[in-house]
Amino acid sequence: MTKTYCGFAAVIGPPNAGKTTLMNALVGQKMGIVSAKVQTTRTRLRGIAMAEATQIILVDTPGIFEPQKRLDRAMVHEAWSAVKEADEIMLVLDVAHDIKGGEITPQLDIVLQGLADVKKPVSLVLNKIDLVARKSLPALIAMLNAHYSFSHSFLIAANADDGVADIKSHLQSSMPEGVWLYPEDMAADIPSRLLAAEITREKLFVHLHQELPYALSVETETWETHKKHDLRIEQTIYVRREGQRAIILGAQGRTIKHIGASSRKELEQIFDCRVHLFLFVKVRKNWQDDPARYRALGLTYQV
Ligand SMILES: Nc1nc2c(ncn2[C@@H]2O[C@H](COP(=O)(O)OP(=O)(O)OP(=O)(O)O)[C@@H](O)[C@H]2O)c(=O)[nH]1
Ligand SMILES: [Mg+2]
Repeated sequence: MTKTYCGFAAVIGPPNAGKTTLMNALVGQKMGIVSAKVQTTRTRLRGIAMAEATQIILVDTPGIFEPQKRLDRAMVHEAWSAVKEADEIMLVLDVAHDIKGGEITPQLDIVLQGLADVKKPVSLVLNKIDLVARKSLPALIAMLNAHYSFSHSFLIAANADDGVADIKSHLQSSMPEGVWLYPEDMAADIPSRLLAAEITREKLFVHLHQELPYALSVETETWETHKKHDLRIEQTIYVRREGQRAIILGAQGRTIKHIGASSRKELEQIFDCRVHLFLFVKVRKNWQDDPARYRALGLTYQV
């Protein structure tokens, strides 16, 4: 029998570095949501990439930053928990944002401090190289390696799939021998209900401005199959204040209608069937202090 290999690779880094974009590129399909705003990913998501006899289980994580509130703490806790279970760690940085004037920014410093005691191979992944001059990159790699001893360095533009194949072959050669933990044709270990809630949350990120996306969460309440293959999905958007509810609804319910339509369109593509999506907006003042909401989001309340 041929040998098989299987292991975990955690994708960590500051908020907005492009971690989920890299994950989606490695997995070859969308399994996590991406946005131009920081703190898009809220929980640990597993994606699966196959490379011949090797199964690479990628773990996407929320961005690491100085947590202020309970929800922030829970998110950062997820990222460091992923590091604990990983065989390989990929530190993804936005080369135009996390390093300024050839220096480490305070937000990157927080991540490097957390990595100080980690005794596992950590690869440096400089992302968004399309945004800077190529000739500046060798000096940046040298500077970062003077701060932390990385096992490998990669230069990529994740959203253009540039350099992603090199990361995949590196991970392929680094995974330990072992049985595959997931079926070969499975791309992501994310329950459909959670993925559907995330897709709606992504549309909220796109359609709403400023801080509002941080004040809300989305939960899938019902999931039913109709007429053999149509899906009927009901979701609740939780907000903290009545004013936020009004903004999401919009004049004559126009905003929520847009959000619902674009979410439904994408859900139909993902699940390959007709989707009837019903969105409700509820005010729950202290949802960010409610243990039940954390469980629903896949987060730990007490950290
Ligand atoms: N120019 C450029 N933009 C990129 C690249 N990769 C990702 N982006 C953009 O960077 C933004 C953040 O990407 P995400 O993948 O959501 O980043 P993340 O690290 O998962 O962010 P959080 O989940 O919020 O921590 C999005 O607008 C992406 O389209 C790249 O190679 N070049
Ligand atoms: Mg993300």
